[in-house]
Amino acid sequence: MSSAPLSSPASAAATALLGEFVRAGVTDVVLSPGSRSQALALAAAQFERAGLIDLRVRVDERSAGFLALGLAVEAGRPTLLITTSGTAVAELHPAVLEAAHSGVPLIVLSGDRPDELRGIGSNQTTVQPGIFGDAAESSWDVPAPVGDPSEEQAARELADEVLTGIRGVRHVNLAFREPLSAPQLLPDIERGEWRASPAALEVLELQPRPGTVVVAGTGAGEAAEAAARALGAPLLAEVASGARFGPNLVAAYREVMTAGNFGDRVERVVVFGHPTLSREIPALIQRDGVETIVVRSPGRDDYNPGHRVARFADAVSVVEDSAALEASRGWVGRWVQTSRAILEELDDAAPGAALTDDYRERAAFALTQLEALRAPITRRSLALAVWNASWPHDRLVLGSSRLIRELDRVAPGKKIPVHSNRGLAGIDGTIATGIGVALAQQSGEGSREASGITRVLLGDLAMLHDAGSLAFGAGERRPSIQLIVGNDGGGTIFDGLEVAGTADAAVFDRVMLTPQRVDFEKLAAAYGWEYRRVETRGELDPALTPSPGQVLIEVPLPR
Ligand SMILES: Cc1ncc(C[n+]2csc(CCOP(=O)(O)OP(=O)(O)O)c2C)c(N)n1
Ligand SMILES: [Mg+2]
Repeated sequence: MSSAPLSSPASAAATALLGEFVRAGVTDVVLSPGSRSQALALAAAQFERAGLIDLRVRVDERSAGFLALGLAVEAGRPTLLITTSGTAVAELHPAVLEAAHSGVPLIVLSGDRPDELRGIGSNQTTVQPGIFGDAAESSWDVPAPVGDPSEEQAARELADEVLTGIRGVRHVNLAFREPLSAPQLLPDIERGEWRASPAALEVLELQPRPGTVVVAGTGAGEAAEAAARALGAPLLAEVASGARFGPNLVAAYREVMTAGNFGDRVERVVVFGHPTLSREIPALIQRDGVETIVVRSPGRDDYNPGHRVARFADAVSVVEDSAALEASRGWVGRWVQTSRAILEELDDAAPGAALTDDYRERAAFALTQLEALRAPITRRSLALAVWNASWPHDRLVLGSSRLIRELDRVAPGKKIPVHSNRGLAGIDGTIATGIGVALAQQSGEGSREASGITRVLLGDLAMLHDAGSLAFGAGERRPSIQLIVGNDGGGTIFDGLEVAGTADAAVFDRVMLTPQRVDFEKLAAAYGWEYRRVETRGELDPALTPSPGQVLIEVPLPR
């Protein structure tokens, strides 16, 4: 074994760079192993040992990327990603795209070869600068440090530049020369408090008036609910909006708009977040006579169906006008009541019978209840059970599947933090995202959140797509998490498309449904996860009871 080098400009610069990120309040780091990035990785391990960062290690960069995304979403501050060169960087691309489209701050630090080794067929060397294209809001290609005394200061300045105004993905490609690392002392720093740089705000003032609705898509948050109340407007809040609660909520918004023709009477739409779950909302915005105002989200594209949006703003404020609010009462009341009536009709439980004095009625009720408990689980009952089991200190992560759409139709109002990767609605990275959310949720010891659990509701194909993310780094803290997999043997979401009725059935199944018969119990066992299989409604609620640990709950569903 050769003796260790006494010093390495790579390690000095990497340590200074990470140190400045830590000082500025970035404390979550996810890394994947590799040679070219070793200076960064070894520095990160030292910062972890010193209690200055929370480090997670994942072999698969694709998992690492989505884990970082989940951490950043929940913690509300950027996560650092460290990778080596070559295909390793490209594995981050799915998470980078999702982060770009949903406006989640991620910082990618990729190790690369220096100039003299690029473009000559060196091992594991490709064109890394610009590899993420438009998805990165800024990129740097930093030449290899050579040991100049100014380099550590330059590294600190670089970290500050990278953090300034960050809203999405920033890619810092770092060239390193041999020696790729050497023992390095940590700088004398403290873990900082993250402060996002304030954005220049364009606030639009709105007057309450009937004919207005507020739409809340993914990421809308509580501001949408507050605006709906201030405007006296019905709140059409998708299930991952974080705004599906409050007195103005119209949970059955699609049915109210279409069946009740309420949509025809809308004159003004105020959109928060990124709506993706219905066809009705973009159709409404594109209708003649509708004026739409979009409150910008951090994602890279402003929501603008048919290019029909009249105004964009960073935020809205509502003029206090009690007469106008009074005039809106009837308007919002009709929406809310119609929605409640629709949801009650969908609810198959027969309330009240248990309280009656008539023994025959009571016996009949008990029998119905028993039958309900033995009944097989439907998508609706599964999605609702997960929703009902969750509370404000819990977190819910929804995969792209029929289940999120089903839940969007029926979930009653409840103030639960929900996340879904709806930037690009991929079926990739769902487990890693959920683990990231769970880790960040449960990081503050003694907090209410730390006593909560994260539930991830996803389909079987999304589960298999990200199975590798079931693995944790050795010795890492593991969160309380339940993966609830609705297993209908393939991608049944496509059954709802027109092609399902026109294509040859066997051909359709082969290339659209893509059936699978993986043994989830063995999969869970291989990764050290607890496994529960739930087949009846009666078993469902107990299975969803929070418990520490990592649980895979498989729920077989008919196609
Ligand atoms: C990465 C990626 N590949 C493909 C798709 C297209 N896609 C959307 S839903 C879906 C099937 C999902 O199946 P499953 O997870 O089992 O959910 P289900 O609809 O059956 O409930 C696919 C392949 C996608 N959204 N993302
Ligand atoms: Mg499926």
